[in-house]
Amino acid sequence: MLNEEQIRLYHEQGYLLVEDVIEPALLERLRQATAEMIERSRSVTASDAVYDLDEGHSAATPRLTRIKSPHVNVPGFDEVMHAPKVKAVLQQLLGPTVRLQTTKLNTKAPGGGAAVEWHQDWAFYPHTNDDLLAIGLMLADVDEANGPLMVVPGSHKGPVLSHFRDGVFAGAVDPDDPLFERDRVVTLTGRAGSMTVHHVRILHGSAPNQSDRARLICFYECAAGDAWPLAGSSTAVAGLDQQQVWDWIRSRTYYGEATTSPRLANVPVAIPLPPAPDSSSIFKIQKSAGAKSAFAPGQQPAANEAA
Ligand SMILES: O=C(O)CCC(=O)C(=O)O
Repeated sequence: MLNEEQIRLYHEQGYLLVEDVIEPALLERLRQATAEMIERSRSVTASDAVYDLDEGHSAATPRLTRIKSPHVNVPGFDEVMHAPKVKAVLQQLLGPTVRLQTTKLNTKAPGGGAAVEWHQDWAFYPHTNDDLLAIGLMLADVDEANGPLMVVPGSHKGPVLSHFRDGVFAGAVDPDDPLFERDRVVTLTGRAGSMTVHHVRILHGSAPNQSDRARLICFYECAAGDAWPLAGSSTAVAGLDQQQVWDWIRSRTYYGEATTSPRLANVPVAIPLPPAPDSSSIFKIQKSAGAKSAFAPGQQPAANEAA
């Protein structure tokens, strides 16, 4: 599915944009299922195992930051992992064995839906090696106005910046960190059905949604089969006993054979502990730990952001 140039670019820059990765019929089913989930959230009054509510959420005006684990909670989303183009891209970039860690459907609400502060996913879930990435399937068109994903090309090869504030894991870098090269930011916009790919160590974030349309991107966090989570990182295996870990590893290995021989690489690791007061989602981590916002009024916009 990817040509040699795209594979080379992914390894060099740490991201890609791939178009038309699923069939139109599946895309339409996912869009409808998402609309139904948002509709159902009208009766929800507090964030729970399925919904992460944004500020201002009410029965009259549903405002979600996220629907959690849509591959489990929403019909159709698990099928994306079996779409031939998606599978081909993942195996080309991660190898024959690929494990799905989790999914999250970020439904950034119209009219100011929450920003995701700049971060590296690796800071949340370090593994024995860094052959991990997230794909982001766009369920609706994503443009400059509705809070697209932004990345700093090549930053996956650089340092892992501090994601701590006052000694607590805040899930975001300090926008004034001199290692954060904001003048090199690239914005990833695309049509519904397109997919972003970003390396687990690339710096990325997204601004509030200033449009009147939801920004709907479903992220699938994927790992090479021999990348094993480290204890203390925020993964779905935390708190499971050994049989449950083994069952989880096997059930989440979508392609290839699960292995019990992790590959150890020389990777920089800072376990994300002590945790933020609320660790229930990236939004709650960043907010409850008081992460400094790169998108607050008065902060300098990144280079390619819409004015
Ligand atoms: O929704 C976005 O724009 C970014 C999401 C993200 O980076 C995350 O959920 O970790």
